[in-house]
Amino acid sequence: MSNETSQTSPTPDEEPAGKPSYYITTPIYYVNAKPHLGTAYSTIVCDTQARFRRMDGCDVKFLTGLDEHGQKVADSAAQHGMTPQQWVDSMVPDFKDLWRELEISNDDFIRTTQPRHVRSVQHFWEVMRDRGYIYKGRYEGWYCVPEETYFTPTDVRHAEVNRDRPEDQPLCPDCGRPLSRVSEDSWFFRLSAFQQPLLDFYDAHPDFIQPQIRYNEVRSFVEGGLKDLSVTRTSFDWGIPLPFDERHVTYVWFDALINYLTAVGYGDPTDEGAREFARRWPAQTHVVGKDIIRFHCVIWPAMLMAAGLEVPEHVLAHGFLLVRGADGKGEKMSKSRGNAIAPRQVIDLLGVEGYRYYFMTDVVHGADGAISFERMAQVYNSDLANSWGNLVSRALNMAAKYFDGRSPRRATDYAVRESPLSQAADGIYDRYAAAMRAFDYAAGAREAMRLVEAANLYIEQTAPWALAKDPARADDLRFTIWGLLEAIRIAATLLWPIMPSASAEVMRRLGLPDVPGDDLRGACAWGQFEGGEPVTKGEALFPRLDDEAVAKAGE
Ligand code: ME8
Repeated sequence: MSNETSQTSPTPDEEPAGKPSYYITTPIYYVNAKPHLGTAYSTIVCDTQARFRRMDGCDVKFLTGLDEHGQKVADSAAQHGMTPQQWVDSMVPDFKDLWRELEISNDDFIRTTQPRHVRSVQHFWEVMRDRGYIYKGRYEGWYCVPEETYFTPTDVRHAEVNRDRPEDQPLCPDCGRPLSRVSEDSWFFRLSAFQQPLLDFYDAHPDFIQPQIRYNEVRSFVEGGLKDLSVTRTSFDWGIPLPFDERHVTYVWFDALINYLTAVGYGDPTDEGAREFARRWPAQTHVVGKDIIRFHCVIWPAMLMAAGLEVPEHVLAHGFLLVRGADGKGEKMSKSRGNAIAPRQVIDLLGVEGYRYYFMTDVVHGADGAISFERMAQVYNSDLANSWGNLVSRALNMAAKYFDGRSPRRATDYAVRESPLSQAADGIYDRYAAAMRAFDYAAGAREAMRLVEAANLYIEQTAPWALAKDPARADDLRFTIWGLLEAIRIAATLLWPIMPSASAEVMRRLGLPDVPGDDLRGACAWGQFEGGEPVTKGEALFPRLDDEAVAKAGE
């Protein structure tokens, strides 16, 4: 990815320790459903990238938050006998608690009801009016409340193909639920004016939308023509009022997308706000699910162009998590189908570290991923219990046993001594960092796992227990165990963004600092481990899962 090269370079006094800014966001989730495996997936994808970038020397801003306005939320609040504000406030802890448990390291948490966001959206409206990209009219058409999306008559005709429904009840072409008729005064955004500028932008930035399949999809959608978009509502009031026409509240998507600007100081009149905005905008990456790419890749860039602002560098669209149905095929996980897996069930089975490892390495980014408890247990047992956990436990046990509870010291000639482990570590930073920057976490973790496998093999080949019996081979034993601990240090470093607690624990057991540094390339260089510190054997990091635990998890 070309993130670093295309950034505007801030002046040194704006840049903490000269670090480049890396601004990454999750979608802001609707508050009326509790966080689930899908929303957690997007959030952990961002967290892993944020952690990797911090370790790799970036000044990271990682934003997540909640989308709290709109008709859906207003309806849910009424159903629960609460005001919309009471209702949204009651839902916030569910998100914050789960994110804390899943070790989400967000630097900011935005709620669209916050005053800073109201100010930012109202500022955006003023800019739209001043630049002539909005006009007042009347909207007649269809609206899907669960999806908070307008549909044209052409879209709706598709829905009417559903024979189970009477012709007079159009259904949403996306989710199949009944559409509402909307007939109200509205302000419109001149989206149609941006067809050619968008196509030109896509041409000039072929890596704006990833993966490629989504790029093609978005491009052909825009080639098909764009209509102006109704961007205010008057039939309810749970939204941000227009500063110059208070009867209208902002359409929830128009409001929600602006969150990415708000969090970096847009609309903040102070110098600090202006500095933050100059430093952080444009964002490097918006991570979204494939369901919301049109909003992020068509409407959002058009809004930014209309406001005279830069477009973010990348939108990364991932697929859906699917569960294997009775026929063995993947089907979308949903509460209504009764096949949804709760994050709690996965945490109980795999622990938080196993949870993160499984989703970040076994679900191919960009594609839909079928998940199952059996597969989770298979990945966990083979990679974490048998390979990684086992290596840590064997190596630390041997260090404790043969070197009196301390790690052996690095030999002075370590750099010239042959070791299959130093060979395995050679060039590892470049391969790993390229994979991580491309969000290919499976390939990133594979680099760590190759080193782990090499180390497990090295134990078999060198048989330290035999060396320990021969006093003439004491130096070989020392060099062997030191090499194993050094390989463990590097593997733990590489796995840190995916499994932060487990890596911190491994570092502690090695007698090393348990907070990651910010020079990943340096940390990956062979031979950093000096040794001579007390080591801790500790409990098994990843106890093996048996069939009974897997069967119980599915109940
Ligand atoms: O769309 N698999 O919020 P939302 C993977 N508020 N990811 C999934 C998923 C699944 N089965 N289900 C949901 C909204 N997601 C708007 C966003 S942004 C300015 C406003 C993830 O609560 C995925 O990232 O419906 C998807 O795009 C997002 O949750 C939708 O969250």
